[in-house]
Amino acid sequence: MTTTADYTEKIPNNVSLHEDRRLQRALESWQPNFLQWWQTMGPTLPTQDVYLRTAVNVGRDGWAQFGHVAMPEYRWGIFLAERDPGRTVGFGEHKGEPVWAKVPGEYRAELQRLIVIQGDTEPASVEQQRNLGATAPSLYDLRNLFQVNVEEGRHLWAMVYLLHAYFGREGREEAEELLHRNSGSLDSPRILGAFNEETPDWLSFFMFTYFTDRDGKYQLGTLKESAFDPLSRTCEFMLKEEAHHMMVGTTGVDRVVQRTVEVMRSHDTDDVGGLGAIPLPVIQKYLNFHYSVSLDLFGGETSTNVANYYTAGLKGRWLEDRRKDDHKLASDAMMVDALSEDANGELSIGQTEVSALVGLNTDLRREYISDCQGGVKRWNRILEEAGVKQRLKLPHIAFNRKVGAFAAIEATPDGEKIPAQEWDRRQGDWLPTDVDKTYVRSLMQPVHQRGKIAAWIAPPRNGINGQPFDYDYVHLL
Ligand code: BYC
Repeated sequence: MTTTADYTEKIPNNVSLHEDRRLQRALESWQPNFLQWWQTMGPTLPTQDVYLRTAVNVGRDGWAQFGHVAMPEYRWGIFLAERDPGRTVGFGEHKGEPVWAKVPGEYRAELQRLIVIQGDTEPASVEQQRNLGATAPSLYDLRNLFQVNVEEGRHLWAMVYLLHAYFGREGREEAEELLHRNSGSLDSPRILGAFNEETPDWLSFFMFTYFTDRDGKYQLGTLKESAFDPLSRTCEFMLKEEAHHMMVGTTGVDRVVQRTVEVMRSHDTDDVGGLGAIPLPVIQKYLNFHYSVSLDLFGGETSTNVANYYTAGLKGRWLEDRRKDDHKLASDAMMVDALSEDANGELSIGQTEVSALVGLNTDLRREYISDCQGGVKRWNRILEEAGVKQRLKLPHIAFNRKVGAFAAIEATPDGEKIPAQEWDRRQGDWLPTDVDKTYVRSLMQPVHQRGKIAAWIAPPRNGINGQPFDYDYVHLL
Protein backbone atom coordinates (compact mmCIF):
# COMPACT_ATOMS: atom_id res chain seq x y z
CA MET A 1 0.00 0.00 0.00
CA THR A 2 1.26 3.48 -0.78
CA THR A 3 1.06 6.24 1.80
CA THR A 4 0.22 8.86 -0.80
CA ALA A 5 -3.39 9.83 -1.11
CA ASP A 6 -5.03 9.43 -4.49
CA TYR A 7 -6.55 12.84 -5.26
CA THR A 8 -7.72 11.93 -8.75
CA GLU A 9 -10.69 10.09 -7.25
CA LYS A 10 -13.95 11.73 -6.19
CA ILE A 11 -13.14 10.64 -2.64
CA PRO A 12 -9.42 11.09 -1.92
CA ASN A 13 -8.12 7.96 -0.23
CA ASN A 14 -5.17 5.71 0.41
CA VAL A 15 -7.24 2.53 0.69
CA SER A 16 -7.36 1.70 -3.05
CA LEU A 17 -11.05 2.47 -3.12
CA HIS A 18 -11.14 2.11 -6.92
CA GLU A 19 -10.48 -1.64 -6.50
CA ASP A 20 -13.84 -2.14 -4.77
CA ARG A 21 -16.44 -0.60 -7.04
CA ARG A 22 -19.39 -1.48 -4.80
CA LEU A 23 -17.89 0.19 -1.78
CA GLN A 24 -16.78 3.14 -3.87
CA ARG A 25 -20.29 3.61 -5.23
CA ALA A 26 -21.83 3.33 -1.76
CA LEU A 27 -19.49 5.98 -0.37
CA GLU A 28 -19.99 8.17 -3.43
CA SER A 29 -23.70 8.08 -2.79
CA TRP A 30 -23.13 9.06 0.87
CA GLN A 31 -20.91 11.96 -0.21
CA PRO A 32 -23.71 14.33 -1.40
CA ASN A 33 -25.57 13.67 1.86
CA PHE A 34 -22.46 14.65 3.78
CA LEU A 35 -22.09 17.82 1.70
CA GLN A 36 -25.75 18.62 2.23
CA TRP A 37 -25.24 18.17 5.98
CA TRP A 38 -22.13 20.43 5.85
CA GLN A 39 -24.14 23.13 4.06
CA THR A 40 -27.06 23.01 6.47
CA MET A 41 -25.39 22.13 9.78
CA GLY A 42 -21.77 23.25 9.24
CA PRO A 43 -20.19 26.71 9.63
CA THR A 44 -22.66 29.54 9.03
CA LEU A 45 -20.26 32.41 8.29
CA PRO A 46 -19.97 32.84 4.51
CA THR A 47 -16.36 32.70 3.33
CA GLN A 48 -14.60 32.82 0.00
CA ASP A 49 -11.67 30.67 1.10
CA VAL A 50 -9.67 29.65 4.15
CA TYR A 51 -5.97 28.83 4.66
CA LEU A 52 -6.36 25.14 5.49
CA ARG A 53 -4.16 22.12 5.74
CA THR A 54 -5.22 19.05 3.80
CA ALA A 55 -3.77 15.60 4.40
CA VAL A 56 -1.78 14.38 1.41
CA ASN A 57 -0.12 11.27 2.77
CA VAL A 58 0.19 9.43 6.04
CA GLY A 59 3.99 9.29 6.29
CA ARG A 60 5.95 10.91 9.08
CA ASP A 61 7.19 13.94 7.17
CA GLY A 62 5.16 16.44 5.25
CA TRP A 63 1.83 14.69 5.60
CA ALA A 64 -0.15 17.86 5.08
CA GLN A 65 -0.31 20.62 2.54
CA PHE A 66 -1.43 24.21 3.26
CA GLY A 67 -3.33 26.51 0.94
CA HIS A 68 -6.42 28.69 0.53
CA VAL A 69 -9.43 26.45 -0.07
CA ALA A 70 -13.13 27.21 -0.55
CA MET A 71 -14.54 25.20 2.36
CA PRO A 72 -17.28 23.23 0.57
CA GLU A 73 -14.54 22.12 -1.85
CA TYR A 74 -12.30 20.79 0.92
CA ARG A 75 -11.11 17.31 -0.09
CA TRP A 76 -12.47 15.20 2.75
CA GLY A 77 -10.85 11.84 2.35
CA ILE A 78 -10.14 8.41 3.81
CA PHE A 79 -6.65 7.92 5.21
CA LEU A 80 -5.41 5.00 7.22
CA ALA A 81 -1.93 4.88 8.75
CA GLU A 82 0.36 2.37 7.10
CA ARG A 83 -0.26 -1.29 7.80
CA ASP A 84 2.25 -3.10 9.95
CA PRO A 85 2.17 -6.62 8.46
CA GLY A 86 3.59 -8.21 11.61
CA ARG A 87 1.21 -6.52 14.07
CA THR A 88 -0.31 -8.80 16.72
CA VAL A 89 -3.09 -8.25 19.25
CA GLY A 90 -1.58 -6.49 22.26
CA PHE A 91 -4.04 -7.36 25.02
CA GLY A 92 -7.03 -9.43 26.08
CA GLU A 93 -7.75 -13.07 25.39
CA HIS A 94 -6.43 -12.90 21.81
CA LYS A 95 -3.10 -11.40 22.86
CA GLY A 96 -0.30 -12.49 20.54
CA GLU A 97 -2.59 -13.58 17.69
CA PRO A 98 -2.38 -11.72 14.34
CA VAL A 99 -4.60 -8.63 14.24
CA TRP A 100 -7.85 -8.81 12.27
CA ALA A 101 -8.25 -7.39 8.78
CA LYS A 102 -12.00 -8.09 8.97
CA VAL A 103 -14.62 -7.96 11.72
CA PRO A 104 -15.02 -11.27 13.58
CA GLY A 105 -18.72 -12.20 13.67
CA GLU A 106 -18.81 -12.55 17.45
CA TYR A 107 -17.64 -8.95 18.00
CA ARG A 108 -19.58 -7.29 15.22
CA ALA A 109 -22.20 -5.60 17.40
CA GLU A 110 -19.70 -4.24 19.93
CA LEU A 111 -17.31 -2.92 17.27
CA GLN A 112 -20.13 -1.30 15.37
CA ARG A 113 -21.32 0.37 18.55
CA LEU A 114 -17.87 1.78 19.38
CA ILE A 115 -17.43 3.09 15.84
CA VAL A 116 -20.90 4.66 15.80
CA ILE A 117 -20.30 6.39 19.16
CA GLN A 118 -16.94 7.69 17.95
CA GLY A 119 -18.45 8.77 14.62
CA ASP A 120 -21.36 10.54 16.30
CA THR A 121 -19.12 12.94 18.22
CA GLU A 122 -17.35 14.27 15.13
CA PRO A 123 -20.23 15.97 13.28
CA ALA A 124 -21.73 16.87 16.67
CA SER A 125 -18.80 19.17 17.44
CA VAL A 126 -19.12 20.87 14.04
CA GLU A 127 -22.80 21.50 14.79
CA GLN A 128 -21.98 22.87 18.22
CA GLN A 129 -19.45 25.30 16.77
CA ARG A 130 -21.33 26.34 13.66
CA ASN A 131 -22.14 29.92 14.67
CA LEU A 132 -18.78 30.84 16.20
CA GLY A 133 -17.37 32.29 12.98
CA ALA A 134 -19.65 35.31 13.34
CA THR A 135 -17.86 36.34 16.55
CA ALA A 136 -14.25 35.29 15.86
CA PRO A 137 -11.68 37.41 17.72
CA SER A 138 -9.27 37.39 14.74
CA LEU A 139 -8.78 35.87 11.29
CA TYR A 140 -6.15 33.58 12.83
CA ASP A 141 -8.72 32.19 15.28
CA LEU A 142 -11.35 31.98 12.57
CA ARG A 143 -9.02 29.88 10.46
CA ASN A 144 -8.27 27.57 13.38
CA LEU A 145 -11.99 27.10 14.02
CA PHE A 146 -12.54 26.10 10.40
CA GLN A 147 -9.50 23.81 10.42
CA VAL A 148 -10.91 22.00 13.43
CA ASN A 149 -14.31 21.82 11.72
CA VAL A 150 -13.11 20.38 8.42
CA GLU A 151 -10.99 17.82 10.23
CA GLU A 152 -13.86 16.74 12.45
CA GLY A 153 -15.75 16.32 9.17
CA ARG A 154 -12.90 14.11 7.94
CA HIS A 155 -13.03 12.10 11.14
CA LEU A 156 -16.67 11.44 10.39
CA TRP A 157 -15.54 10.14 6.99
CA ALA A 158 -13.03 7.90 8.76
CA MET A 159 -15.79 6.19 10.77
CA VAL A 160 -18.24 6.10 7.86
CA TYR A 161 -15.64 4.33 5.75
CA LEU A 162 -15.37 1.60 8.40
CA LEU A 163 -19.15 1.29 8.64
CA HIS A 164 -19.56 0.99 4.87
CA ALA A 165 -16.57 -1.25 4.28
CA TYR A 166 -17.04 -3.74 7.13
CA PHE A 167 -20.60 -3.65 8.48
CA GLY A 168 -22.82 -4.20 5.43
CA ARG A 169 -26.34 -2.82 5.26
CA GLU A 170 -26.50 -2.05 8.98
CA GLY A 171 -23.28 -0.07 8.68
CA ARG A 172 -24.70 1.94 5.78
CA GLU A 173 -27.85 2.68 7.79
CA GLU A 174 -25.76 3.80 10.76
CA ALA A 175 -23.77 6.08 8.44
CA GLU A 176 -27.02 7.75 7.39
CA GLU A 177 -28.09 8.14 11.02
CA LEU A 178 -24.84 9.95 11.79
CA LEU A 179 -26.10 12.78 9.59
CA HIS A 180 -29.64 12.72 10.98
CA ARG A 181 -28.95 12.98 14.71
CA ASN A 182 -28.12 16.55 15.66
CA SER A 183 -26.47 18.22 18.62
CA GLY A 184 -29.07 19.48 21.08
CA SER A 185 -32.01 18.06 19.08
CA LEU A 186 -34.96 17.10 21.26
CA ASP A 187 -36.11 14.32 18.90
CA SER A 188 -32.77 12.79 17.91
CA PRO A 189 -29.89 14.16 19.96
CA ARG A 190 -26.25 13.14 19.69
CA ILE A 191 -25.38 10.05 21.72
CA LEU A 192 -23.04 11.41 24.42
CA GLY A 193 -23.98 14.17 26.86
CA ALA A 194 -21.20 16.72 26.19
CA PHE A 195 -22.07 16.78 22.50
CA ASN A 196 -25.54 18.14 23.14
CA GLU A 197 -24.25 21.14 25.11
CA GLU A 198 -23.95 24.53 23.46
CA THR A 199 -20.66 26.12 22.41
CA PRO A 200 -22.02 29.65 22.28
CA ASP A 201 -18.84 31.70 22.75
CA TRP A 202 -15.09 31.45 22.19
CA LEU A 203 -14.17 30.82 25.80
CA SER A 204 -16.42 27.74 25.59
CA PHE A 205 -14.75 26.80 22.30
CA PHE A 206 -11.26 26.94 23.82
CA MET A 207 -12.39 24.98 26.88
CA PHE A 208 -14.11 22.46 24.61
CA THR A 209 -11.02 21.99 22.46
CA TYR A 210 -8.89 21.70 25.60
CA PHE A 211 -11.07 19.34 27.64
CA THR A 212 -13.49 17.60 25.28
CA ASP A 213 -11.15 17.15 22.32
CA ARG A 214 -8.72 15.71 24.86
CA ASP A 215 -11.27 12.99 25.68
CA GLY A 216 -11.13 12.34 21.93
CA LYS A 217 -7.37 11.99 22.14
CA TYR A 218 -7.64 9.39 24.91
CA GLN A 219 -10.53 7.43 23.39
CA LEU A 220 -8.79 7.35 20.00
CA GLY A 221 -5.62 6.26 21.81
CA THR A 222 -7.46 3.21 23.19
CA LEU A 223 -9.11 2.41 19.84
CA LYS A 224 -5.68 2.68 18.18
CA GLU A 225 -4.76 -0.38 20.24
CA SER A 226 -7.68 -2.34 18.77
CA ALA A 227 -7.20 -5.79 17.29
CA PHE A 228 -9.47 -4.68 14.43
CA ASP A 229 -6.61 -3.33 12.33
CA PRO A 230 -8.51 -0.88 10.07
CA LEU A 231 -9.92 0.82 13.19
CA SER A 232 -6.47 0.97 14.75
CA ARG A 233 -4.92 2.47 11.63
CA THR A 234 -7.62 5.05 11.08
CA CYS A 235 -7.38 6.20 14.71
CA GLU A 236 -3.62 6.46 14.46
CA PHE A 237 -3.94 8.94 11.64
CA MET A 238 -6.79 10.86 13.32
CA LEU A 239 -4.56 11.38 16.36
CA LYS A 240 -2.08 13.18 14.16
CA GLU A 241 -4.73 15.72 13.17
CA GLU A 242 -6.07 15.90 16.71
CA ALA A 243 -2.81 17.44 18.01
CA HIS A 244 -3.68 20.75 16.34
CA HIS A 245 -7.13 20.81 17.98
CA MET A 246 -5.46 20.38 21.34
CA MET A 247 -3.06 23.23 20.55
CA VAL A 248 -6.01 25.49 19.72
CA GLY A 249 -7.54 24.81 23.14
CA THR A 250 -4.35 25.04 25.17
CA THR A 251 -3.07 28.26 23.64
CA GLY A 252 -6.58 29.69 23.40
CA VAL A 253 -7.01 29.50 27.18
CA ASP A 254 -3.38 30.73 27.61
CA ARG A 255 -4.24 33.84 25.64
CA VAL A 256 -7.48 34.53 27.51
CA VAL A 257 -5.67 34.22 30.86
CA GLN A 258 -2.80 36.35 29.56
CA ARG A 259 -5.12 39.15 28.53
CA THR A 260 -7.02 39.01 31.81
CA VAL A 261 -3.86 39.42 33.88
CA GLU A 262 -2.68 42.28 31.67
CA VAL A 263 -5.94 44.13 32.31
CA MET A 264 -5.83 43.24 36.04
CA ARG A 265 -2.38 44.73 36.28
CA SER A 266 -2.92 47.81 34.18
CA HIS A 267 -6.05 48.73 36.18
CA ASP A 268 -4.69 47.37 39.46
CA THR A 269 -7.88 45.41 40.11
CA ASP A 270 -9.10 41.80 40.22
CA ASP A 271 -12.46 42.87 38.89
CA VAL A 272 -11.97 43.07 35.16
CA GLY A 273 -15.66 42.52 34.34
CA GLY A 274 -16.67 45.72 32.56
CA LEU A 275 -13.06 46.37 31.50
CA GLY A 276 -13.34 44.21 28.43
CA ALA A 277 -11.53 41.14 29.82
CA ILE A 278 -12.87 37.90 31.31
CA PRO A 279 -12.54 37.75 35.13
CA LEU A 280 -10.55 34.82 36.51
CA PRO A 281 -13.54 33.49 38.52
CA VAL A 282 -15.54 33.28 35.28
CA ILE A 283 -12.67 31.43 33.55
CA GLN A 284 -12.64 29.03 36.52
CA LYS A 285 -16.40 28.42 36.18
CA TYR A 286 -16.08 27.64 32.48
CA LEU A 287 -13.20 25.31 33.28
CA ASN A 288 -15.31 23.58 35.97
CA PHE A 289 -18.14 23.03 33.51
CA HIS A 290 -16.16 21.73 30.56
CA TYR A 291 -13.93 19.53 32.68
CA SER A 292 -16.77 17.87 34.59
CA VAL A 293 -18.86 17.31 31.45
CA SER A 294 -15.80 15.79 29.78
CA LEU A 295 -15.17 13.46 32.75
CA ASP A 296 -18.62 12.03 32.08
CA LEU A 297 -17.48 11.02 28.60
CA PHE A 298 -15.39 8.22 30.07
CA GLY A 299 -18.50 6.34 31.22
CA GLY A 300 -19.02 4.81 34.67
CA GLU A 301 -16.17 4.26 37.14
CA THR A 302 -16.94 0.58 36.76
CA SER A 303 -18.30 -0.88 33.55
CA THR A 304 -18.82 -4.39 32.26
CA ASN A 305 -18.91 -2.95 28.73
CA VAL A 306 -15.31 -1.81 29.00
CA ALA A 307 -14.23 -5.12 30.59
CA ASN A 308 -15.75 -6.99 27.63
CA TYR A 309 -14.20 -4.61 25.08
CA TYR A 310 -10.78 -5.17 26.63
CA THR A 311 -11.00 -8.93 26.95
CA ALA A 312 -12.21 -9.21 23.36
CA GLY A 313 -9.32 -7.04 22.10
CA LEU A 314 -11.57 -4.24 20.80
CA LYS A 315 -10.44 -1.34 22.99
CA GLY A 316 -7.13 -1.26 24.87
CA ARG A 317 -5.59 1.03 27.44
CA TRP A 318 -3.77 4.30 26.89
CA LEU A 319 -0.22 3.35 25.77
CA GLU A 320 -0.99 -0.34 26.23
CA ASP A 321 2.49 -1.52 25.28
CA ARG A 322 4.12 0.55 28.02
CA ARG A 323 2.10 -1.19 30.76
CA LYS A 324 4.09 -3.61 32.86
CA ASP A 325 1.57 -6.41 33.43
CA ASP A 326 0.19 -9.41 31.58
CA HIS A 327 -2.14 -7.28 29.34
CA LYS A 328 -5.00 -9.62 30.25
CA LEU A 329 -5.82 -8.38 33.77
CA ALA A 330 -8.08 -11.34 34.48
CA SER A 331 -6.93 -11.68 38.08
CA ASP A 332 -5.86 -8.08 38.83
CA ALA A 333 -7.64 -5.59 41.06
CA MET A 334 -7.63 -1.80 41.30
CA MET A 335 -9.10 1.00 43.41
CA VAL A 336 -11.77 3.14 41.79
CA ASP A 337 -13.58 6.25 42.99
CA ALA A 338 -16.89 5.31 44.55
CA LEU A 339 -19.64 6.26 46.94
CA SER A 340 -19.40 4.32 50.19
CA GLU A 341 -22.25 3.78 52.61
CA ASP A 342 -21.64 3.77 56.37
CA ALA A 343 -23.61 1.82 59.00
CA ASN A 344 -26.25 4.58 59.16
CA GLY A 345 -26.79 4.51 55.41
CA GLU A 346 -24.88 7.81 54.94
CA LEU A 347 -23.12 8.07 51.58
CA SER A 348 -19.61 9.46 51.35
CA ILE A 349 -17.08 9.99 48.58
CA GLY A 350 -14.32 7.42 48.73
CA GLN A 351 -12.79 4.49 46.89
CA THR A 352 -13.47 0.82 46.50
CA GLU A 353 -11.54 -2.15 45.13
CA VAL A 354 -12.82 -3.78 41.95
CA SER A 355 -11.51 -6.16 39.31
CA ALA A 356 -9.05 -4.28 37.08
CA LEU A 357 -11.09 -5.11 33.99
CA VAL A 358 -14.27 -3.40 35.13
CA GLY A 359 -12.23 -0.42 36.34
CA LEU A 360 -10.77 0.41 32.93
CA ASN A 361 -12.88 3.54 32.40
CA THR A 362 -11.36 4.83 35.64
CA ASP A 363 -7.88 3.92 34.42
CA LEU A 364 -8.39 5.95 31.24
CA ARG A 365 -10.03 8.83 33.10
CA ARG A 366 -7.01 9.02 35.42
CA GLU A 367 -4.63 9.25 32.47
CA TYR A 368 -6.81 12.03 31.10
CA ILE A 369 -6.94 13.89 34.41
CA SER A 370 -3.19 13.91 34.78
CA ASP A 371 -2.90 15.31 31.24
CA CYS A 372 -5.48 18.01 32.10
CA GLN A 373 -3.33 19.05 35.07
CA GLY A 374 -0.72 20.08 32.51
CA GLY A 375 -2.95 22.82 31.15
CA VAL A 376 -3.79 24.14 34.59
CA LYS A 377 -0.12 24.22 35.49
CA ARG A 378 0.65 26.20 32.36
CA TRP A 379 -2.16 28.70 32.94
CA ASN A 380 -1.05 29.11 36.55
CA ARG A 381 2.47 29.86 35.36
CA ILE A 382 1.04 32.79 33.39
CA LEU A 383 -0.67 34.01 36.57
CA GLU A 384 2.49 33.55 38.61
CA GLU A 385 4.70 35.34 36.10
CA ALA A 386 2.28 38.26 36.11
CA GLY A 387 2.54 38.46 39.90
CA VAL A 388 -1.12 37.57 40.39
CA LYS A 389 -1.91 35.50 43.48
CA GLN A 390 -5.04 33.68 42.24
CA ARG A 391 -4.72 30.19 40.75
CA LEU A 392 -6.93 28.02 38.56
CA LYS A 393 -7.59 24.40 39.49
CA LEU A 394 -9.40 21.29 38.35
CA PRO A 395 -12.53 20.60 40.40
CA HIS A 396 -12.93 17.34 42.31
CA ILE A 397 -13.87 14.23 40.37
CA ALA A 398 -17.30 14.10 42.06
CA PHE A 399 -18.20 17.67 41.08
CA ASN A 400 -21.15 18.13 38.67
CA ARG A 401 -21.15 14.54 37.43
CA LYS A 402 -24.12 13.14 35.51
CA VAL A 403 -22.63 9.75 34.65
CA GLY A 404 -21.10 7.15 36.97
CA ALA A 405 -20.69 6.74 40.72
CA PHE A 406 -21.28 10.39 41.59
CA ALA A 407 -24.27 11.08 39.37
CA ALA A 408 -26.60 10.56 42.31
CA ILE A 409 -25.00 13.12 44.63
CA GLU A 410 -23.94 16.73 44.63
CA ALA A 411 -20.42 17.81 45.57
CA THR A 412 -18.47 21.06 45.78
CA PRO A 413 -15.37 21.65 43.61
CA ASP A 414 -13.35 20.66 46.71
CA GLY A 415 -15.10 17.29 46.88
CA GLU A 416 -17.37 17.90 49.83
CA LYS A 417 -20.70 16.09 49.47
CA ILE A 418 -23.57 18.55 49.93
CA PRO A 419 -27.37 18.32 50.01
CA ALA A 420 -29.30 19.07 46.82
CA GLN A 421 -30.77 22.30 48.25
CA GLU A 422 -27.31 23.62 49.00
CA TRP A 423 -26.21 22.71 45.48
CA ASP A 424 -29.18 24.62 44.06
CA ARG A 425 -28.25 27.62 46.15
CA ARG A 426 -24.51 27.59 45.46
CA GLN A 427 -24.03 26.14 41.97
CA GLY A 428 -23.86 29.65 40.50
CA ASP A 429 -20.62 30.12 42.48
CA TRP A 430 -19.06 27.23 40.58
CA LEU A 431 -20.70 26.97 37.17
CA PRO A 432 -21.29 29.78 34.64
CA THR A 433 -24.52 31.66 35.43
CA ASP A 434 -26.68 33.42 32.87
CA VAL A 435 -25.04 36.67 33.98
CA ASP A 436 -21.55 35.24 33.36
CA LYS A 437 -22.57 33.86 29.97
CA THR A 438 -24.23 37.12 28.95
CA TYR A 439 -21.10 39.06 29.91
CA VAL A 440 -18.83 36.69 27.97
CA ARG A 441 -21.17 36.88 24.99
CA SER A 442 -21.16 40.68 25.16
CA LEU A 443 -17.39 40.57 24.53
CA MET A 444 -17.79 38.38 21.46
CA GLN A 445 -17.74 41.13 18.86
CA PRO A 446 -16.23 39.93 15.59
CA VAL A 447 -12.80 41.13 14.57
CA HIS A 448 -12.50 40.09 10.95
CA GLN A 449 -9.82 42.59 9.87
CA ARG A 450 -6.40 41.29 8.96
CA GLY A 451 -3.82 41.67 11.77
CA LYS A 452 -6.39 42.89 14.35
CA ILE A 453 -7.57 41.11 17.50
CA ALA A 454 -10.38 41.45 20.05
CA ALA A 455 -9.55 43.12 23.38
CA TRP A 456 -10.46 40.12 25.58
CA ILE A 457 -7.72 37.84 24.24
CA ALA A 458 -3.97 38.21 23.67
CA PRO A 459 -2.54 37.55 20.19
CA PRO A 460 -0.91 34.14 19.58
CA ARG A 461 2.86 33.75 19.84
CA ASN A 462 3.07 32.06 16.45
CA GLY A 463 0.99 32.01 13.30
CA ILE A 464 0.07 28.92 11.30
CA ASN A 465 2.64 27.08 9.17
CA GLY A 466 5.22 29.81 9.66
CA GLN A 467 2.87 32.57 8.50
CA PRO A 468 2.66 35.78 10.58
CA PHE A 469 -0.36 36.65 12.73
CA ASP A 470 -1.44 39.31 10.21
CA TYR A 471 -1.54 36.83 7.32
CA ASP A 472 -4.78 36.74 5.27
CA TYR A 473 -5.91 33.45 6.79
CA VAL A 474 -9.51 33.84 5.69
CA HIS A 475 -11.16 35.74 2.84
CA LEU A 476 -14.71 36.54 3.78
CA LEU A 477 -17.46 36.86 1.22
N1 BYC B 1 -23.47 10.31 27.75
O1 BYC B 1 -20.88 1.05 30.82
P1 BYC B 1 -20.79 2.53 30.88
C1 BYC B 1 -14.14 12.79 20.44
C2 BYC B 1 -23.89 5.21 28.45
S1 BYC B 1 -14.67 12.35 21.99
C3 BYC B 1 -24.49 9.49 27.45
O2 BYC B 1 -20.16 3.12 32.06
P2 BYC B 1 -19.03 2.42 28.66
C4 BYC B 1 -14.29 14.20 20.03
C5 BYC B 1 -23.13 4.05 27.82
O3 BYC B 1 -23.13 4.15 26.40
C6 BYC B 1 -14.43 10.59 22.08
N2 BYC B 1 -24.47 8.16 27.69
O4 BYC B 1 -20.09 3.09 29.57
C7 BYC B 1 -14.11 15.23 20.92
C8 BYC B 1 -23.89 2.87 28.34
O5 BYC B 1 -25.06 2.67 27.57
P3 BYC B 1 -25.76 1.22 27.49
C9 BYC B 1 -15.61 9.77 21.58
C10 BYC B 1 -23.36 7.64 28.25
O6 BYC B 1 -19.72 1.77 27.52
C11 BYC B 1 -14.29 16.54 20.52
C12 BYC B 1 -24.35 3.30 29.72
O7 BYC B 1 -24.29 4.73 29.71
N3 BYC B 1 -15.29 8.38 21.47
O8 BYC B 1 -13.66 11.98 19.71
O9 BYC B 1 -18.03 1.65 29.44
C13 BYC B 1 -14.65 16.82 19.20
C14 BYC B 1 -23.47 2.71 30.80
O10 BYC B 1 -22.18 3.25 30.68
C15 BYC B 1 -22.24 8.44 28.58
C16 BYC B 1 -15.64 7.44 22.40
O11 BYC B 1 -16.29 7.71 23.37
C17 BYC B 1 -22.33 9.83 28.32
N4 BYC B 1 -21.31 10.69 28.61
O12 BYC B 1 -18.23 3.72 28.19
C18 BYC B 1 -14.85 15.79 18.32
C19 BYC B 1 -15.14 6.04 22.14
N5 BYC B 1 -21.30 7.63 29.12
O13 BYC B 1 -24.66 0.23 27.14
C20 BYC B 1 -14.66 14.47 18.70
C21 BYC B 1 -16.24 5.05 21.95
C22 BYC B 1 -21.79 6.40 29.13
O14 BYC B 1 -26.34 0.97 28.83
N6 BYC B 1 -17.10 4.90 23.11
N7 BYC B 1 -23.02 6.39 28.60
O15 BYC B 1 -26.78 1.42 26.38
C23 BYC B 1 -16.78 4.21 24.23
O16 BYC B 1 -15.69 3.72 24.35
C24 BYC B 1 -17.80 4.02 25.31
O17 BYC B 1 -19.03 3.82 24.71
C25 BYC B 1 -17.91 5.17 26.34
C26 BYC B 1 -18.83 4.72 27.47
C27 BYC B 1 -16.51 5.51 26.85
C28 BYC B 1 -18.53 6.43 25.72
